[in-house]
Amino acid sequence: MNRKVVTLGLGYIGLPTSALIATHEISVHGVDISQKVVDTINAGKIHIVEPDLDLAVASAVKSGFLKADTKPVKADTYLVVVPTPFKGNHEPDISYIQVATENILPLLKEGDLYIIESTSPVGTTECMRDFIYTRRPELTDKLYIAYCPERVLPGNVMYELVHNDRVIGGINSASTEKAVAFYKQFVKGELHTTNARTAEMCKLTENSSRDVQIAFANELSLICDKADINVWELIHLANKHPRVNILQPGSGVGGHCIAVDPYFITAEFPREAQIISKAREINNYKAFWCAEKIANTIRDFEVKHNKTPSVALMGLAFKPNIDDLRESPAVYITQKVLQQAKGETYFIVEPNVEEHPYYKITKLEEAIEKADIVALLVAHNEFKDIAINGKVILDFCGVIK
Ligand code: SAJ
Repeated sequence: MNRKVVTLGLGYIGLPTSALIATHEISVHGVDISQKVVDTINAGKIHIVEPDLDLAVASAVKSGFLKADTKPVKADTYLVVVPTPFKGNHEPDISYIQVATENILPLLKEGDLYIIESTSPVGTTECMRDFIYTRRPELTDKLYIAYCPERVLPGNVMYELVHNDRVIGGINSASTEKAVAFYKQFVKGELHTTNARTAEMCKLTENSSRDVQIAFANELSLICDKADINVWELIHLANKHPRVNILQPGSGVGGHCIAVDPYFITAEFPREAQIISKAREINNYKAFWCAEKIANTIRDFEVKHNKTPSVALMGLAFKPNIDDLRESPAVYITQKVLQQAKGETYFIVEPNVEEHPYYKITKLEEAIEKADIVALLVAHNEFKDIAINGKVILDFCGVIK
């Protein structure tokens, strides 16, 4: 039984995980470098948008089982849930994991469990094991060290944290078992055991697999545009085959997972990771292609109507029905189109955000009424019933049936 857990990182995964553990009456000391985040959580509130998270955090804080802080304390389980960004040139940067680990080094004692959940390049858990044992040699082989990636879908985190299967890989079998016992306390999904390297690669593989499949759909969309075939109808028909399941093309691939994790493989295995690398290229190119398509449509409109058009750019989020704009192809396309603007009027629509630091957000109805060209960059539900009569429509996400 784990009596005290320290979670390092209170973001999109760290906070929901902390709240979930705390609701099982295990004391959680959540650590974040931001004082503002810490104060918000200790007030029973949240700093991110995720359904049901507000209630979980409010009740965990009220019960006294969840407390946020900028500094860690002594515990028996340490969970590293910090981001792993890029160093540039798409090289993964594990320094956040290293700093988080360094902060708990003086607190570690024999028998403690240390788990990394952050998406990590292969070998990170072993690297942290060596780091810990070099700095605290008296603890060598006396800690339990494991890797266990999260695999939850933003927007459904509270449900998936409990119900998804998980892959758990220790640096040895004792560590794996200890980590399994920890997750068993709050996960209902199956817990699959392996070694740390396989668990690390498994997370990268899952997201790379989805990226490759979306790249296939995006490649088809480029071919169909040239061949004058409706790609949505094509995929619908091809998917009637019992063993074919093609995903949907869109304006590119965004978010902080699928558009990022494949680079953790390509950076380390550049010669071998041919398809994974090409998929990233295709999905990035798709957003560039959409921006070019909008620019060309504007020029055609000018020639045909002898006037400068008004353009509605519909959606900024990285996927439908969320407010998350990170790594969003729609934001990239908007930027690119505005950079090339030559006096056209633009309406930027994003029903899930009130305001944006750079763009004036226009209400959906106003934009549709005034625009000559409507470019659908995200398949938000609100866009499905727009009146398109008399407009030039660029439907990059198959919104209009
Ligand atoms: N997309 C398409 N076509 C599709 C499906 C998605 O263009 O048919 C685009 C979306 O619009 C978006 C991007 O792909 O821009 C990614 O969206 P997503 O819903 O596929 O995935 P994420 O990034 O929200 O969450 C993923 C999930 N991974 C997988 O489905 C393999 C989630 O389970 C992971 O936990 C998460 O990444 C993560 O944290 O790694």
